Amino acid sequence: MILYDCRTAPSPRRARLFIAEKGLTVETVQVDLAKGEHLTDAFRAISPQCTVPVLKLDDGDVITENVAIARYLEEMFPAVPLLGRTPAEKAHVAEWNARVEFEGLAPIADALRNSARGFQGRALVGPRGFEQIPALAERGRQRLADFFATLDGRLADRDFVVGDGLTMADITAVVAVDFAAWVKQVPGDDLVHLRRWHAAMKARPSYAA
Ligand SMILES: N[C@@H](CCC(=O)N[C@@H](CS)C(=O)NCC(=O)O)C(=O)O
Repeated sequence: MILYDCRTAPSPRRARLFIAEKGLTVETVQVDLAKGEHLTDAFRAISPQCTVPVLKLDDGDVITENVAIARYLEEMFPAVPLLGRTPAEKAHVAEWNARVEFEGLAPIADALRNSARGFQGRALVGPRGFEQIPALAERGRQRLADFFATLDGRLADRDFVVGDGLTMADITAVVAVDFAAWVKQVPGDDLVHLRRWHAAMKARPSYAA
């Protein structure tokens, strides 16, 4: 397998953390997003969506989207389950992963991509360029504050976002919290549950993946 990765970007970091928590080692190929390598014909031939991560299997099959990559790895390497154990837990991992994507990652991406000069003409990922809409950056920052509060509330009486062990929901959430620093937002001192959980996530060997 080959993981098409970008060391500096949040989405492929989710895949790297997932792979590390599974105890796997996967060959990686770096795609330099800053240099626009994801928009080249060579990379479009691998992924027409022009995004990373991409997992290329040994038979040449190509899987894009973190949720799909995680699903494949979970089925192939079930020894360390990261998508839940029971039917209810599996449902809640999917639920919280989707919520963190929509309530956390998307607002941060809106805030960043609609304001930073480097994303002019690239306000959305994908093969087609879109111009920035500054109001979306402001909305993103507002939604991000709500997301931090939601996550803090969720973690008030638990060590992990779902169940009693780490799952993909924690991985997506820690990547989102760290991504927020790109728009100069960090959880405030009052969000004690979120900060406790984040410190625990940071202490895991996978955090450096
Ligand atoms: N939903 C996708 C999102 C992938 C994504 O947005 N990747 C970003 C890097 S964080 C990307 O490829 N950006 C290319 C660009 O900026 O045009 C997933 O989770 O795999």
